[in-house]
Amino acid sequence: MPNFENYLEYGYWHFDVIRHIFALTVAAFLAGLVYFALTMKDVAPRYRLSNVISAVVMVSAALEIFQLWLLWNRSFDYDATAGLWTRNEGMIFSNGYRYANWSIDVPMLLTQLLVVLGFTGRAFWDNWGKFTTAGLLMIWTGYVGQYYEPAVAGFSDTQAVAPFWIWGGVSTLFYLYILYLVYSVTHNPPDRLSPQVATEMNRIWLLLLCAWTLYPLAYLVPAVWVSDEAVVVRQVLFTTADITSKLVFGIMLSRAARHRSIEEGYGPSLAVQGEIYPDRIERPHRAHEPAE
Ligand code: RET
Repeated sequence: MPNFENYLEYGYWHFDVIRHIFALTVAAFLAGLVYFALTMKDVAPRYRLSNVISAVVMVSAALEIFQLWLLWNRSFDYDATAGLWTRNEGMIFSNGYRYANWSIDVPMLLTQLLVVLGFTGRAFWDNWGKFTTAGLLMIWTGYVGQYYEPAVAGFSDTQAVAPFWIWGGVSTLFYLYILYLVYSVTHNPPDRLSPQVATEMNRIWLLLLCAWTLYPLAYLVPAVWVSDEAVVVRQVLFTTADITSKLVFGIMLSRAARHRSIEEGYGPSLAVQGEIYPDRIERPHRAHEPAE
């Protein structure tokens, strides 16, 4: 069963806005890829995996959104007499590709959080196992639920509505568990964080909370609003969620990693700090001074 996007016709601007935000997302992720690759050397080796993961996330997400962009353009044709984009018989637009991409990116994003927080050994793998299991179950149960969109949007008389809510509800339980775990790890990291990095970690937690919550809202759109405008709103929600949860999150983590590297006295990070805060370059070895 296809997503509710396939049952509607689109005014010119509705169709256009959607293809433009797909293009924006691909461009943003390719730009992000360059950023993460070039700033990798500015952080201490123990945090570098975070940049590598961000680069992986950029590539996989850029490919997936590019796929959606092609699919969107192929699935509809412009009817000049009606002034509408109508579905191309035989073509189906599907948000399922998003869920496939999240199966890679959700475990990756949570892993990079653990890396920058400084988890290692047993504690790292314990948290990693919980994050990955809960993340995949959250995505795959939601994936099943979205197949019941035609019923919940009123486009099918034969399909049941209940599974949309049941699978969505089960997925939400896993989501709440992940939020609890993220809060715990960001507020109880293995090493004591400096006030600056602790503040950054709290901001990263808040960003994750807001950005990730846009995904269930996008899932709910067909249950509350069915029109070409609702489709624009849903794709804007997905786009905002994607850019913040992958790109902005990655940039914030790479900054936190750089600040930790500076505090640990890592040379290349100190050099970058010198460029940004020339007034502070006088006392680069603060981290090694004995505590007063
Ligand atoms: C679903 C189904 C409905 C209920 C909930 C969902 C949560 C999805 C989330 C996705 C996060 C994706 C990320 C991707 C990054 O690449 C599956 C929509 C709660 C939280 C962070």
